[in-house]
Amino acid sequence: MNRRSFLQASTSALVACSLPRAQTRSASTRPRPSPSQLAWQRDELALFLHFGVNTFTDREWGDGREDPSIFSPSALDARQWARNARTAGARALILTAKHHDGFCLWPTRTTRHSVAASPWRSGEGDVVREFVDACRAEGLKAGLYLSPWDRNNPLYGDSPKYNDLYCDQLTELLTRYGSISEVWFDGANGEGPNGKRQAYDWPRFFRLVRQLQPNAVMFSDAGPDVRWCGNEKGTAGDPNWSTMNPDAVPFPGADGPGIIDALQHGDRNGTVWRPAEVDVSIRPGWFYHPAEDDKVRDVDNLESLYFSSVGRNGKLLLNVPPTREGLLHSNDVARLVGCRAQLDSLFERDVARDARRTFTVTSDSAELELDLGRPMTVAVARLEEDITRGQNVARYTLYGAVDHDWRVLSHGSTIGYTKLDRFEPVSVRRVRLAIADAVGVPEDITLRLYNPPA
Ligand code: FUL
Repeated sequence: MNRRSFLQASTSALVACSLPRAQTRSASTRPRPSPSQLAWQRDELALFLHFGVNTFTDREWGDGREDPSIFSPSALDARQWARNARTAGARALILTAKHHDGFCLWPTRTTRHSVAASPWRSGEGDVVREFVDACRAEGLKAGLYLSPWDRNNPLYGDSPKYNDLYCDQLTELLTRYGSISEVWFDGANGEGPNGKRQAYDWPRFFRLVRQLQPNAVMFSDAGPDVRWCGNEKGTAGDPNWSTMNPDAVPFPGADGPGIIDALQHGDRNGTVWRPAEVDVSIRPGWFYHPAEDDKVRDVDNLESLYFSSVGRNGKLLLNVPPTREGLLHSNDVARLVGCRAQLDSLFERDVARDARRTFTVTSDSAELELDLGRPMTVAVARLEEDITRGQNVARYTLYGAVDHDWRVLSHGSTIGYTKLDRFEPVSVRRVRLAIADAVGVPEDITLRLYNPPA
Protein backbone atom coordinates (compact mmCIF):
# COMPACT_ATOMS: atom_id res chain seq x y z
CA MET A 1 0.00 0.00 0.00
CA ASN A 2 1.42 3.40 -0.90
CA ARG A 3 0.95 6.59 1.09
CA ARG A 4 -1.98 7.68 -1.05
CA SER A 5 -3.96 4.47 -0.73
CA PHE A 6 -3.10 4.29 2.99
CA LEU A 7 -4.65 7.71 3.46
CA GLN A 8 -7.71 6.71 1.50
CA ALA A 9 -8.12 3.49 3.44
CA SER A 10 -7.63 5.06 6.82
CA THR A 11 -9.72 8.11 6.02
CA SER A 12 -12.67 6.06 4.88
CA ALA A 13 -12.47 4.00 8.06
CA LEU A 14 -12.36 7.13 10.14
CA VAL A 15 -15.26 8.72 8.35
CA ALA A 16 -17.32 5.56 8.70
CA CYS A 17 -16.82 5.27 12.44
CA SER A 18 -15.19 8.41 13.75
CA LEU A 19 -14.51 8.82 17.41
CA PRO A 20 -17.89 9.52 18.89
CA ARG A 21 -18.00 12.13 21.59
CA ALA A 22 -21.57 13.21 21.58
CA GLN A 23 -23.21 9.78 21.82
CA THR A 24 -21.07 8.34 24.57
CA ARG A 25 -20.51 9.13 28.18
CA SER A 26 -17.72 11.61 28.65
CA ALA A 27 -14.29 10.21 29.43
CA SER A 28 -14.56 11.25 33.07
CA THR A 29 -17.69 9.17 33.71
CA ARG A 30 -16.60 6.02 31.94
CA PRO A 31 -15.65 3.18 34.31
CA ARG A 32 -12.06 2.90 35.42
CA PRO A 33 -10.23 0.21 37.40
CA SER A 34 -9.91 0.38 41.17
CA PRO A 35 -6.34 0.19 42.50
CA SER A 36 -6.89 -3.52 43.28
CA GLN A 37 -8.21 -4.27 39.80
CA LEU A 38 -5.30 -2.42 38.27
CA ALA A 39 -2.73 -4.33 40.34
CA TRP A 40 -4.52 -7.60 39.53
CA GLN A 41 -4.30 -6.92 35.78
CA ARG A 42 -0.69 -5.78 35.88
CA ASP A 43 0.27 -9.07 37.54
CA GLU A 44 -0.56 -10.69 34.16
CA LEU A 45 0.05 -14.28 35.31
CA ALA A 46 -1.16 -16.17 38.38
CA LEU A 47 -0.93 -19.91 39.02
CA PHE A 48 -3.93 -21.93 40.14
CA LEU A 49 -3.35 -24.91 42.45
CA HIS A 50 -6.04 -27.60 42.48
CA PHE A 51 -5.16 -29.86 45.38
CA GLY A 52 -7.21 -31.95 47.80
CA VAL A 53 -8.79 -35.38 48.13
CA ASN A 54 -9.22 -35.64 44.35
CA THR A 55 -5.43 -35.65 44.06
CA PHE A 56 -5.51 -39.00 45.84
CA THR A 57 -8.63 -40.52 44.27
CA ASP A 58 -7.67 -39.61 40.69
CA ARG A 59 -10.99 -37.84 40.21
CA GLU A 60 -11.95 -34.36 39.06
CA TRP A 61 -15.04 -33.98 41.24
CA GLY A 62 -15.23 -35.82 44.54
CA ASP A 63 -18.65 -36.84 45.84
CA GLY A 64 -17.99 -35.80 49.43
CA ARG A 65 -17.77 -39.35 50.74
CA GLU A 66 -13.96 -39.48 50.63
CA ASP A 67 -12.30 -40.63 53.82
CA PRO A 68 -10.07 -37.79 55.10
CA SER A 69 -7.38 -40.38 55.79
CA ILE A 70 -6.61 -40.54 52.06
CA PHE A 71 -5.21 -37.01 52.21
CA SER A 72 -1.61 -37.85 52.86
CA PRO A 73 0.93 -35.94 50.74
CA SER A 74 4.32 -37.49 51.41
CA ALA A 75 6.54 -34.45 50.85
CA LEU A 76 4.33 -31.37 50.70
CA ASP A 77 6.49 -28.30 50.17
CA ALA A 78 4.55 -25.11 49.49
CA ARG A 79 7.84 -23.24 49.04
CA GLN A 80 8.50 -25.44 46.00
CA TRP A 81 5.16 -24.27 44.53
CA ALA A 82 5.88 -20.62 45.21
CA ARG A 83 9.51 -20.73 44.12
CA ASN A 84 8.63 -22.27 40.79
CA ALA A 85 5.71 -19.88 40.35
CA ARG A 86 8.05 -16.95 40.83
CA THR A 87 10.57 -18.39 38.39
CA ALA A 88 7.72 -18.78 35.90
CA GLY A 89 6.98 -15.07 36.24
CA ALA A 90 3.71 -15.49 38.15
CA ARG A 91 2.95 -12.81 40.71
CA ALA A 92 0.12 -14.57 42.53
CA LEU A 93 -1.11 -18.05 43.42
CA ILE A 94 -4.63 -19.26 44.09
CA LEU A 95 -5.26 -22.43 46.11
CA THR A 96 -8.43 -24.55 46.27
CA ALA A 97 -9.04 -24.18 50.00
CA LYS A 98 -12.19 -26.28 49.43
CA HIS A 99 -13.41 -27.91 46.22
CA HIS A 100 -16.83 -29.41 45.50
CA ASP A 101 -16.08 -32.48 47.68
CA GLY A 102 -16.17 -30.24 50.77
CA PHE A 103 -12.76 -31.30 52.15
CA CYS A 104 -11.15 -28.28 53.80
CA LEU A 105 -7.40 -27.80 53.47
CA TRP A 106 -7.31 -25.82 56.71
CA PRO A 107 -8.35 -26.91 60.24
CA THR A 108 -11.77 -25.32 60.21
CA ARG A 109 -14.15 -25.18 63.12
CA THR A 110 -17.11 -25.57 60.73
CA THR A 111 -16.75 -29.27 59.86
CA ARG A 112 -14.71 -32.33 60.74
CA HIS A 113 -14.13 -32.99 57.04
CA SER A 114 -10.71 -31.36 56.89
CA VAL A 115 -6.96 -31.81 57.14
CA ALA A 116 -7.41 -32.09 60.91
CA ALA A 117 -8.94 -35.54 60.34
CA SER A 118 -6.12 -36.67 58.04
CA PRO A 119 -2.82 -38.37 58.88
CA TRP A 120 -0.87 -35.55 57.20
CA ARG A 121 1.33 -33.81 59.81
CA SER A 122 -0.50 -36.05 62.34
CA GLY A 123 -3.66 -34.01 61.89
CA GLU A 124 -1.87 -30.84 62.97
CA GLY A 125 -1.26 -29.50 59.48
CA ASP A 126 -2.74 -26.49 57.70
CA VAL A 127 -2.18 -26.36 53.93
CA VAL A 128 -3.63 -22.85 53.69
CA ARG A 129 -1.15 -21.60 56.31
CA GLU A 130 1.83 -23.22 54.56
CA PHE A 131 0.62 -21.90 51.21
CA VAL A 132 0.18 -18.32 52.43
CA ASP A 133 3.54 -18.35 54.24
CA ALA A 134 5.29 -19.66 51.13
CA CYS A 135 3.68 -16.97 48.96
CA ARG A 136 4.83 -14.25 51.37
CA ALA A 137 8.35 -15.71 51.51
CA GLU A 138 8.60 -15.62 47.69
CA GLY A 139 7.01 -12.17 47.36
CA LEU A 140 3.82 -13.48 45.74
CA LYS A 141 0.21 -12.64 46.41
CA ALA A 142 -2.03 -15.36 47.84
CA GLY A 143 -5.58 -16.03 46.69
CA LEU A 144 -8.15 -18.65 47.77
CA TYR A 145 -10.92 -20.58 46.04
CA LEU A 146 -13.76 -21.68 48.31
CA SER A 147 -16.23 -23.78 46.34
CA PRO A 148 -19.80 -22.89 47.27
CA TRP A 149 -21.00 -26.31 46.13
CA ASP A 150 -20.25 -28.72 48.99
CA ARG A 151 -21.09 -32.37 48.45
CA ASN A 152 -20.09 -33.37 51.95
CA ASN A 153 -21.79 -30.92 54.25
CA PRO A 154 -25.14 -32.13 55.64
CA LEU A 155 -26.41 -28.53 55.75
CA TYR A 156 -26.02 -28.06 52.01
CA GLY A 157 -29.52 -27.54 50.57
CA ASP A 158 -30.79 -26.16 53.88
CA SER A 159 -30.16 -22.75 52.40
CA PRO A 160 -30.03 -20.26 55.31
CA LYS A 161 -28.03 -22.66 57.49
CA TYR A 162 -25.52 -23.50 54.78
CA ASN A 163 -25.12 -19.82 53.90
CA ASP A 164 -24.23 -19.17 57.54
CA LEU A 165 -21.70 -21.98 57.46
CA TYR A 166 -20.22 -20.77 54.18
CA CYS A 167 -19.84 -17.28 55.68
CA ASP A 168 -18.12 -18.83 58.71
CA GLN A 169 -15.68 -20.57 56.36
CA LEU A 170 -15.04 -17.34 54.47
CA THR A 171 -14.50 -15.56 57.78
CA GLU A 172 -11.91 -18.10 58.91
CA LEU A 173 -10.05 -17.87 55.63
CA LEU A 174 -10.15 -14.10 55.47
CA THR A 175 -9.21 -13.37 59.09
CA ARG A 176 -6.61 -15.99 59.97
CA TYR A 177 -4.06 -15.63 57.19
CA GLY A 178 -3.33 -11.96 56.63
CA SER A 179 -3.83 -10.28 53.29
CA ILE A 180 -5.62 -12.33 50.62
CA SER A 181 -5.44 -10.77 47.16
CA GLU A 182 -8.17 -12.67 45.33
CA VAL A 183 -11.22 -14.63 46.42
CA TRP A 184 -12.29 -17.06 43.71
CA PHE A 185 -15.91 -18.16 43.46
CA ASP A 186 -17.54 -20.43 40.95
CA GLY A 187 -21.28 -20.73 40.59
CA ALA A 188 -21.45 -24.53 40.98
CA ASN A 189 -24.80 -25.35 42.52
CA GLY A 190 -26.46 -28.65 43.36
CA GLU A 191 -28.95 -30.30 45.66
CA GLY A 192 -28.29 -31.18 49.26
CA PRO A 193 -29.12 -34.42 51.08
CA ASN A 194 -32.64 -33.01 51.66
CA GLY A 195 -33.16 -33.05 47.89
CA LYS A 196 -33.34 -29.26 47.75
CA ARG A 197 -31.25 -27.00 45.64
CA GLN A 198 -29.10 -24.65 47.67
CA ALA A 199 -29.98 -20.96 47.22
CA TYR A 200 -26.78 -18.97 47.75
CA ASP A 201 -26.88 -15.50 49.28
CA TRP A 202 -24.34 -13.92 46.93
CA PRO A 203 -24.86 -10.31 48.05
CA ARG A 204 -24.09 -11.40 51.61
CA PHE A 205 -20.95 -13.33 50.56
CA PHE A 206 -19.68 -10.38 48.52
CA ARG A 207 -20.36 -7.93 51.37
CA LEU A 208 -18.50 -10.13 53.82
CA VAL A 209 -15.41 -10.39 51.61
CA ARG A 210 -15.42 -6.64 51.04
CA GLN A 211 -15.66 -6.06 54.78
CA LEU A 212 -12.93 -8.52 55.78
CA GLN A 213 -10.49 -7.99 52.89
CA PRO A 214 -11.31 -4.66 51.26
CA ASN A 215 -8.29 -4.88 48.97
CA ALA A 216 -9.05 -8.34 47.60
CA VAL A 217 -10.57 -8.73 44.15
CA MET A 218 -13.52 -11.12 43.89
CA PHE A 219 -13.70 -13.37 40.84
CA SER A 220 -16.84 -15.06 39.56
CA ASP A 221 -19.05 -15.13 36.46
CA ALA A 222 -20.71 -12.10 38.00
CA GLY A 223 -17.60 -10.41 39.37
CA PRO A 224 -18.03 -8.15 41.18
CA ASP A 225 -14.39 -7.19 40.49
CA VAL A 226 -13.15 -9.69 37.96
CA ARG A 227 -15.24 -11.80 35.59
CA TRP A 228 -14.80 -15.27 34.13
CA CYS A 229 -13.83 -15.08 30.46
CA GLY A 230 -16.57 -17.56 29.48
CA ASN A 231 -14.47 -20.64 28.66
CA GLU A 232 -11.73 -22.83 30.13
CA LYS A 233 -9.73 -23.06 26.90
CA GLY A 234 -7.41 -20.17 27.55
CA THR A 235 -8.86 -17.59 25.17
CA ALA A 236 -10.30 -14.22 26.03
CA GLY A 237 -12.85 -12.81 23.61
CA ASP A 238 -12.12 -10.59 20.65
CA PRO A 239 -13.22 -7.89 21.20
CA ASN A 240 -12.63 -7.98 24.94
CA TRP A 241 -13.96 -5.00 26.86
CA SER A 242 -13.12 -4.64 30.54
CA THR A 243 -16.36 -2.75 30.89
CA MET A 244 -19.52 -4.72 31.43
CA ASN A 245 -23.25 -4.41 31.90
CA PRO A 246 -23.77 -6.01 35.35
CA ASP A 247 -27.32 -7.10 34.47
CA ALA A 248 -25.96 -9.34 31.71
CA VAL A 249 -24.73 -11.90 34.30
CA PRO A 250 -26.83 -11.35 37.42
CA PHE A 251 -25.19 -13.95 39.71
CA PRO A 252 -22.44 -16.59 39.57
CA GLY A 253 -23.60 -19.65 37.68
CA ALA A 254 -26.40 -17.79 35.89
CA ASP A 255 -27.29 -19.54 32.67
CA GLY A 256 -29.11 -18.37 29.61
CA PRO A 257 -28.82 -16.88 26.18
CA GLY A 258 -26.16 -14.26 25.75
CA ILE A 259 -24.31 -14.97 28.98
CA ILE A 260 -21.23 -16.61 27.51
CA ASP A 261 -21.11 -13.91 24.87
CA ALA A 262 -21.26 -11.19 27.55
CA LEU A 263 -18.48 -12.91 29.53
CA GLN A 264 -16.29 -13.30 26.48
CA HIS A 265 -16.66 -9.79 25.13
CA GLY A 266 -17.77 -7.48 27.92
CA ASP A 267 -19.68 -4.44 26.73
CA ARG A 268 -18.29 -1.34 25.06
CA ASN A 269 -20.93 0.75 26.83
CA GLY A 270 -20.75 -1.15 30.11
CA THR A 271 -21.27 0.72 33.35
CA VAL A 272 -18.82 -1.20 35.54
CA TRP A 273 -15.15 -2.12 35.23
CA ARG A 274 -14.97 -5.92 35.37
CA PRO A 275 -11.98 -7.30 33.40
CA ALA A 276 -11.74 -10.92 32.26
CA GLU A 277 -9.68 -13.64 33.92
CA VAL A 278 -8.69 -16.57 31.73
CA ASP A 279 -8.49 -19.78 33.78
CA VAL A 280 -7.03 -22.81 32.05
CA SER A 281 -5.06 -25.89 33.06
CA ILE A 282 -1.54 -26.89 31.99
CA ARG A 283 -2.92 -30.46 31.85
CA PRO A 284 -6.24 -31.85 30.58
CA GLY A 285 -7.63 -32.02 34.14
CA TRP A 286 -7.69 -29.48 36.96
CA PHE A 287 -6.42 -31.99 39.52
CA TYR A 288 -3.25 -34.07 39.24
CA HIS A 289 -3.60 -37.42 37.48
CA PRO A 290 -0.48 -39.56 36.91
CA ALA A 291 -1.83 -40.63 33.50
CA GLU A 292 -1.55 -37.01 32.34
CA ASP A 293 2.18 -36.63 33.04
CA ASP A 294 2.89 -36.76 29.32
CA LYS A 295 -0.02 -34.49 28.40
CA VAL A 296 1.41 -31.28 29.80
CA ARG A 297 1.12 -28.28 27.47
CA ASP A 298 4.43 -27.59 25.72
CA VAL A 299 6.29 -24.29 25.74
CA ASP A 300 4.86 -23.01 22.43
CA ASN A 301 1.36 -23.87 23.59
CA LEU A 302 1.89 -21.96 26.84
CA GLU A 303 3.28 -19.02 24.91
CA SER A 304 0.18 -18.97 22.71
CA LEU A 305 -1.98 -19.01 25.88
CA TYR A 306 -0.18 -15.85 26.96
CA PHE A 307 -1.01 -14.26 23.60
CA SER A 308 -4.69 -15.28 23.76
CA SER A 309 -5.17 -14.11 27.36
CA VAL A 310 -2.80 -11.32 28.45
CA GLY A 311 -2.44 -10.41 24.77
CA ARG A 312 -6.20 -9.92 24.55
CA ASN A 313 -6.66 -7.68 27.53
CA GLY A 314 -7.09 -10.56 30.00
CA LYS A 315 -5.24 -12.00 32.96
CA LEU A 316 -3.94 -15.55 32.74
CA LEU A 317 -4.72 -17.92 35.63
CA LEU A 318 -2.80 -21.06 34.76
CA ASN A 319 -3.56 -24.19 36.76
CA VAL A 320 -0.57 -26.34 37.77
CA PRO A 321 -1.83 -29.06 40.14
CA PRO A 322 0.42 -30.45 42.88
CA THR A 323 1.07 -34.19 42.87
CA ARG A 324 0.37 -36.78 45.56
CA GLU A 325 3.75 -35.92 47.02
CA GLY A 326 2.51 -32.35 47.37
CA LEU A 327 4.92 -30.93 44.80
CA LEU A 328 4.64 -29.42 41.35
CA HIS A 329 5.59 -32.12 38.86
CA SER A 330 8.97 -31.75 37.14
CA ASN A 331 7.35 -31.91 33.67
CA ASP A 332 5.07 -28.99 34.52
CA VAL A 333 7.93 -27.02 36.06
CA ALA A 334 10.12 -27.54 32.99
CA ARG A 335 7.38 -26.19 30.72
CA LEU A 336 6.70 -23.21 32.96
CA VAL A 337 10.36 -22.29 33.10
CA GLY A 338 10.75 -22.85 29.35
CA CYS A 339 7.79 -20.61 28.60
CA ARG A 340 9.13 -17.83 30.80
CA ALA A 341 12.52 -18.02 29.04
CA GLN A 342 10.80 -17.85 25.65
CA LEU A 343 8.65 -14.85 26.64
CA ASP A 344 11.62 -13.06 28.21
CA SER A 345 13.67 -13.51 25.08
CA LEU A 346 10.77 -12.40 22.82
CA PHE A 347 10.15 -9.23 24.83
CA GLU A 348 13.77 -8.53 25.70
CA ARG A 349 14.27 -5.64 23.28
CA ASP A 350 11.59 -3.22 22.19
CA VAL A 351 12.98 -1.99 18.86
CA ALA A 352 10.66 1.04 19.08
CA ARG A 353 12.08 2.13 22.42
CA ASP A 354 13.97 5.10 21.02
CA ALA A 355 11.59 5.84 18.15
CA ARG A 356 10.41 9.35 17.35
CA ARG A 357 6.76 9.36 18.24
CA THR A 358 3.84 11.49 17.12
CA PHE A 359 0.35 11.01 18.58
CA THR A 360 -2.34 13.04 16.90
CA VAL A 361 -5.90 13.22 18.13
CA THR A 362 -8.32 15.33 16.15
CA SER A 363 -12.09 15.52 16.45
CA ASP A 364 -12.53 12.41 14.34
CA SER A 365 -9.26 10.50 14.29
CA ALA A 366 -6.39 9.28 16.38
CA GLU A 367 -3.08 8.20 14.98
CA LEU A 368 0.20 7.20 16.47
CA GLU A 369 3.25 7.26 14.22
CA LEU A 370 6.68 5.95 15.11
CA ASP A 371 9.87 6.61 13.20
CA LEU A 372 12.42 3.99 14.15
CA GLY A 373 15.26 5.90 12.50
CA ARG A 374 16.35 2.98 10.36
CA PRO A 375 14.74 -0.15 8.94
CA MET A 376 14.23 -2.86 11.54
CA THR A 377 12.71 -6.32 11.30
CA VAL A 378 9.60 -6.69 13.43
CA ALA A 379 7.07 -9.50 13.89
CA VAL A 380 5.22 -8.76 17.12
CA ALA A 381 3.47 -5.57 18.24
CA ARG A 382 2.42 -4.86 21.79
CA LEU A 383 -0.26 -2.17 22.04
CA GLU A 384 -1.32 -0.72 25.38
CA GLU A 385 -3.92 1.80 26.43
CA ASP A 386 -3.44 3.73 29.64
CA ILE A 387 -6.22 1.86 31.43
CA THR A 388 -5.95 4.01 34.55
CA ARG A 389 -8.14 6.28 32.41
CA GLY A 390 -10.43 3.48 31.19
CA GLN A 391 -10.65 1.60 27.90
CA ASN A 392 -11.50 3.30 24.63
CA VAL A 393 -10.20 1.75 21.42
CA ALA A 394 -12.72 -0.37 19.46
CA ARG A 395 -10.96 -0.83 16.11
CA TYR A 396 -7.50 -0.16 14.74
CA THR A 397 -5.12 -0.96 11.93
CA LEU A 398 -1.36 -1.11 12.22
CA TYR A 399 0.63 -0.12 9.15
CA GLY A 400 4.35 -0.31 8.46
CA ALA A 401 6.64 1.14 5.78
CA VAL A 402 10.30 1.39 5.05
CA ASP A 403 9.68 4.72 3.31
CA HIS A 404 6.25 5.37 1.79
CA ASP A 405 5.37 1.80 0.84
CA TRP A 406 2.71 1.37 3.54
CA ARG A 407 1.34 -2.08 4.18
CA VAL A 408 -1.01 -3.49 6.77
CA LEU A 409 0.82 -5.35 9.55
CA SER A 410 -2.24 -6.22 11.63
CA HIS A 411 -5.65 -4.99 12.56
CA GLY A 412 -7.86 -5.62 15.50
CA SER A 413 -10.68 -4.51 17.74
CA THR A 414 -10.09 -3.71 21.43
CA ILE A 415 -6.70 -2.97 22.99
CA GLY A 416 -7.17 -2.28 26.71
CA TYR A 417 -4.32 -3.26 29.04
CA THR A 418 -2.47 -5.08 26.29
CA LYS A 419 -3.07 -6.33 22.77
CA LEU A 420 -0.44 -8.57 21.18
CA ASP A 421 -0.32 -8.99 17.41
CA ARG A 422 1.95 -11.36 15.54
CA PHE A 423 2.65 -11.00 11.83
CA GLU A 424 5.15 -12.19 9.25
CA PRO A 425 8.58 -10.65 9.96
CA VAL A 426 8.85 -7.43 7.99
CA SER A 427 11.40 -4.67 7.68
CA VAL A 428 9.97 -1.25 8.61
CA ARG A 429 11.31 2.18 9.47
CA ARG A 430 7.93 3.80 10.08
CA VAL A 431 4.91 2.33 11.83
CA ARG A 432 1.49 3.91 12.08
CA LEU A 433 -1.41 2.93 14.31
CA ALA A 434 -4.70 4.28 12.95
CA ILE A 435 -7.65 4.14 15.34
CA ALA A 436 -10.84 3.89 13.34
CA ASP A 437 -13.39 3.47 16.13
CA ALA A 438 -13.37 4.25 19.82
CA VAL A 439 -15.94 4.82 22.54
CA GLY A 440 -14.23 7.93 23.79
CA VAL A 441 -11.29 9.95 22.68
CA PRO A 442 -8.35 7.58 23.11
CA GLU A 443 -5.76 8.63 25.59
CA ASP A 444 -2.12 8.01 25.01
CA ILE A 445 -1.30 4.63 23.45
CA THR A 446 1.96 2.74 23.85
CA LEU A 447 3.26 0.75 20.91
CA ARG A 448 6.18 -1.61 21.38
CA LEU A 449 7.70 -3.69 18.60
CA TYR A 450 9.66 -6.90 18.80
CA ASN A 451 11.59 -9.21 16.57
CA PRO A 452 11.40 -12.78 17.89
CA PRO A 453 14.74 -14.57 18.00
CA ALA A 454 15.15 -17.11 15.18
C1 FUL B 1 -15.10 -25.21 37.94
C2 FUL B 1 -15.01 -26.52 38.69
O1 FUL B 1 -16.19 -27.30 38.52
C3 FUL B 1 -13.82 -27.28 38.17
O2 FUL B 1 -13.64 -28.50 38.85
C4 FUL B 1 -12.59 -26.40 38.37
O3 FUL B 1 -12.38 -26.16 39.73
C5 FUL B 1 -12.78 -25.09 37.64
C6 FUL B 1 -11.63 -24.15 37.78
O4 FUL B 1 -13.94 -24.44 38.10
O5 FUL B 1 -16.19 -24.46 38.35
